[in-house]
Amino acid sequence: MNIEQKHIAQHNDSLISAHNRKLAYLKEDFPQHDLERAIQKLVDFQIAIPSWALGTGGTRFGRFSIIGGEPRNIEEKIEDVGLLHQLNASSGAISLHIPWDIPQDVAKIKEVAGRFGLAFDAVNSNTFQDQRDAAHSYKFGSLQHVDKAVRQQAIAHNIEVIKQGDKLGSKALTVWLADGSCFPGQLNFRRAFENTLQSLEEIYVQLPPDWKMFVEYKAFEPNFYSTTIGDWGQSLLLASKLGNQAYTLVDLGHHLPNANIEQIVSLLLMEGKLGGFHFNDSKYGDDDLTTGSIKPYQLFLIFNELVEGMDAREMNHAKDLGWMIDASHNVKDPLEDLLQSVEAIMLAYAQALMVDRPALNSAQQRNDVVRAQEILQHTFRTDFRPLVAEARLRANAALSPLALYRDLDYRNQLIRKRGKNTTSTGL
Ligand code: AFD
Ligand code: MN
Ligand code: MN
Repeated sequence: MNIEQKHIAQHNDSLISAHNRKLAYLKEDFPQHDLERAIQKLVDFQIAIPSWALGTGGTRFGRFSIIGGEPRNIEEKIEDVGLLHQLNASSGAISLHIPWDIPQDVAKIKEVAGRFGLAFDAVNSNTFQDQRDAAHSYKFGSLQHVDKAVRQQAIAHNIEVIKQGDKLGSKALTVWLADGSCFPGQLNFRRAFENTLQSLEEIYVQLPPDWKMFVEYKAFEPNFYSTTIGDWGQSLLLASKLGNQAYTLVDLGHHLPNANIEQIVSLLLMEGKLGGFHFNDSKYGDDDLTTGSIKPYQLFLIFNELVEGMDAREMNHAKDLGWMIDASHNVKDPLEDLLQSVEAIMLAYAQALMVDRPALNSAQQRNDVVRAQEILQHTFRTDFRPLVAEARLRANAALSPLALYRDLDYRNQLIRKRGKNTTSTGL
């Protein structure tokens, strides 16, 4: 389904004077050149939407598909991302998870994506669930498994995912493994790591030359004693041994409590080994909550390091890293949730772009701790939402995407079209 441009125009007309007033405040306090530079970077910045977040999610305790109108197939998932992108002009890509998504009619899928101006970001493999008719089980791991035949099955799946992604124009494979152990003594750590490396090597050599491999880490769950790729050290070790097409992927929810994620991304960028991001938020662990809903200051501090580190390496903010959301919920309309997530990411990025970097550098050089803190907190506490809205306006999107989505009663339109009891694939 499509939003008519006239609806966006009417919506923007109704909000434009309030918007201009708020923007004028920023123009009083910040140089026009800095604001314009930030707006252009915000227009260019795109965040990929994960195909598995478009339906209501679940936990091992239950799943409540109460929303209705969920996408019934991959084409409808792409249409939902297209809707988000029409609303915010910042969701210009989709990240598929295979075999939850099986791209059967490639031409049709590309046509639907093209209609909305969407690209295909990293494709994700799945060796954390057993598939029907599979010869081997992943109960005791996949790429780490003690049995070569199981590893081979998992390797073949990853190679298949690369082929599927290649047909769609993806340029990266994300590998997240549930591999690990639940009890002391269950696993020989060294052999598990070596098996994983060897398996990844067999996948790596199948990458097209312009592809990247993202090695995602996670501290715990589903395994509760050890995870074979459990932190950024293990991921970086693998990515370094694999070669220059392999990178670490940071998922915000995959750390032990209080980990300093901003320091991790700074050092990964320094090494040229940060490949991509999975945004979400959490209170306890891998909670998959809406980005920015719990720790917005941490999100800003992470973006502050990202902008600083990318600029130090003269990287293209929009293109050189994979920016993806990874979240899934029980209680919200997933499209509303994704609009909130994208908004939070854009705002943190805007704040980071507006940090007075020369002043911060100078404060750091002088060990002026108080001044350094003031600079960061002043930026964080300034309301840059009008800057993000202005970027949307210039890209023909809505000043307030969530308000327009609700005004148009979009969920009910989807329910009328798709039905009340649809279920989309995912966890
Ligand atoms: C996992 C990881 C990983 C995976 C996803 C599947 O974050 O990115 O692809 O969830 O739902 O926790
Ligand atoms: Mn993830
Ligand atoms: Mn996760």
